[in-house]
Amino acid sequence: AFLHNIINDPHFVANDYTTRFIDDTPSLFDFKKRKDRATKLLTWVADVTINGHPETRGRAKPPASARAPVAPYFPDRPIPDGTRQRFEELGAKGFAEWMRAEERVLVTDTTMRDAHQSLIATRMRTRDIVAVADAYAKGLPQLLSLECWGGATFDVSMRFLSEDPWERLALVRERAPNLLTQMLLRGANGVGYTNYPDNVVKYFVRRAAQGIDLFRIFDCLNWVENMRVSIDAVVETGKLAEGAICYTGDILDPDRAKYSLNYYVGVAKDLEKAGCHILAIKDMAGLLQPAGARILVKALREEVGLPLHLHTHDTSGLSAATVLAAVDAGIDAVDAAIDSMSGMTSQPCLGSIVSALRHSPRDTGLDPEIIRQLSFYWEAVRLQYAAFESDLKAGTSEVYLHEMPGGQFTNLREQARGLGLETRWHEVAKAYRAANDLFGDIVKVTPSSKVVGDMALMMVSQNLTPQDVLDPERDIAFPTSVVDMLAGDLGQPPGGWPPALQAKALKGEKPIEGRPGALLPPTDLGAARIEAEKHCGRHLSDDDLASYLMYPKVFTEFSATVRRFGPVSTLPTPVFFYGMQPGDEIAIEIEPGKTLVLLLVTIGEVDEEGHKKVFFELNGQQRIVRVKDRL
Ligand code: BTN
Ligand code: 3PY
Ligand code: ZN
Repeated sequence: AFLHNIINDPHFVANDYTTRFIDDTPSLFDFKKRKDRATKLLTWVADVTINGHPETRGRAKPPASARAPVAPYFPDRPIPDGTRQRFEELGAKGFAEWMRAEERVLVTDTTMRDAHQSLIATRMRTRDIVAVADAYAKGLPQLLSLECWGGATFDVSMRFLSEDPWERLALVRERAPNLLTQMLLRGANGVGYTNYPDNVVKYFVRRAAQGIDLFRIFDCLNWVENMRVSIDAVVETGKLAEGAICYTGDILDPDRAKYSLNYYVGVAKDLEKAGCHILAIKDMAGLLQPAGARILVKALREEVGLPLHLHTHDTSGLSAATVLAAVDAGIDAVDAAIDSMSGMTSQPCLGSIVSALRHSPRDTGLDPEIIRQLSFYWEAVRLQYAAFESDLKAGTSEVYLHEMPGGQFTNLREQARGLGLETRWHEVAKAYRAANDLFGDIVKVTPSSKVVGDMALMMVSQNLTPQDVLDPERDIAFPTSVVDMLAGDLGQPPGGWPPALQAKALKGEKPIEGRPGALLPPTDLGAARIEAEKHCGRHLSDDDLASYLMYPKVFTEFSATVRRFGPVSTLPTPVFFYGMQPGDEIAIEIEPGKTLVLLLVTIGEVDEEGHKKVFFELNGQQRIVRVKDRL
């Protein structure tokens, strides 16, 4: 265990301290013996057993009939070489050339990132992901990549799951050493919701490149200018830079001329010139239809020399048809989610796409039996996350009206419910479109999609029409996110912001016109580290610092939670969210080779002070934890 004292303090050792060092480093005075990890975990289990977990309290419970998820296990198989070894051999450029020349359709499995982001509010825990990584490595070595990191997973893991995103990445990397690891990077917004200084983006990319091979990079307004820093940073690490065109509108619709075929080809060429190795069509809302896909894929393949990777969502129910049309038109790679985690706002169904392409020249080479076994595992896992399922029951063509990204759709429905607008969802959908049109018809993907959502909710809850919003006589209290976006904080959309709305929202303030990152002073990383260590009271690794730079408050709170409750990421998912019942016994591997056996014996009656005693046996020894009954 790390004991913080002055001679091993990294700043002290590096001579990197000031006369305020002692004042600024309170953990030096942390002499009292810290509680051991087992005791901390017991505190968590006892507390959740009595009070529930704030994230699942009052929500749907896993069915009593749920079986324990068991990952497919192939002890006799070696881990064959895969795309990772090919990438190491060929380098980024050579790998991209191989992708483009390959006849098979290459497949990315998104189950570990976008599928659970879109279906169960990003709540999938590291344990459940890592437990199946070895089965992927052995059973599906033909995959292009595992999308397993980035997007919303970074902050949700710390904020709601009390676990370290870097630990997840390191474990997937270790367990699937033959597959490319893939992440979603929001360009200048990193894995956050606002633009960061350039040196923070670079620092983050360098850390992420320790575990990630393929970076899918996008900008929420398709502004290539705002993607260069992250593209350059990825290229410098030697990893694969996949530049994404975010698809919106409908290239076949003459009324949406702003997002025409020409427009997308132009963005694609800019991404190629910017040094990307791969080009993604990122259809985050699932708007691309088969006929459009044929035209778009054909044109991009003719006009750009890079391999093409299609990402879409099944919100409409049409996505498999779009994927197959793209395959006919020569797409090099496609995204899909394992069957039991596919469909609706998630990706199209991996097993069915594999099956549709079997015995054709573009056969993926993936084994249908292994896919079924993996699907069986994920199905059992998914049941444990019943609390986070949405009430969506069918595909919906309404997506062509509102154009919400798959990851936002169910979230916004939840938000609307929170505001008492659950019966007015179709108004929210219409207002979302109206807000988009007020902003001049923009690309909607994190974080611009959140701004459009904020605006839509405001319009519905205050019964405002677009005319009301624009009316010079009428005072409107715009959401902060709207004011910031119109001030230029997320960058510039094609054609700029509508001047009248911008002037009204900014109330005389001047918008910025250039790239926000160019105006932000570089963060002093040394000072940030000292500040972060002061807040957290411990030495921080470079990965910790990267987390702090993205999310100072979330990271600090997460650190405090782990300090208090120990490595809760090691608890089985039902125990983490619901605690234990008398008679339950579990094994917790708190580090490789160190296992705790925990039995919950009984729970005492509530005492005069409102506390209950929870009686455990930990490795055969009685342990009693007293918790306040807060319910
Ligand atoms: C946090 O609030 O720091 C993150 C969520 C932690 C919730 C858990 S549930 C068990 C324990 N008891 C609490 O009141 N909070 C933590
Ligand atoms: C994210 O940014 O998290 C997304 O998934 C965008 O589609
Ligand atoms: Zn997506």
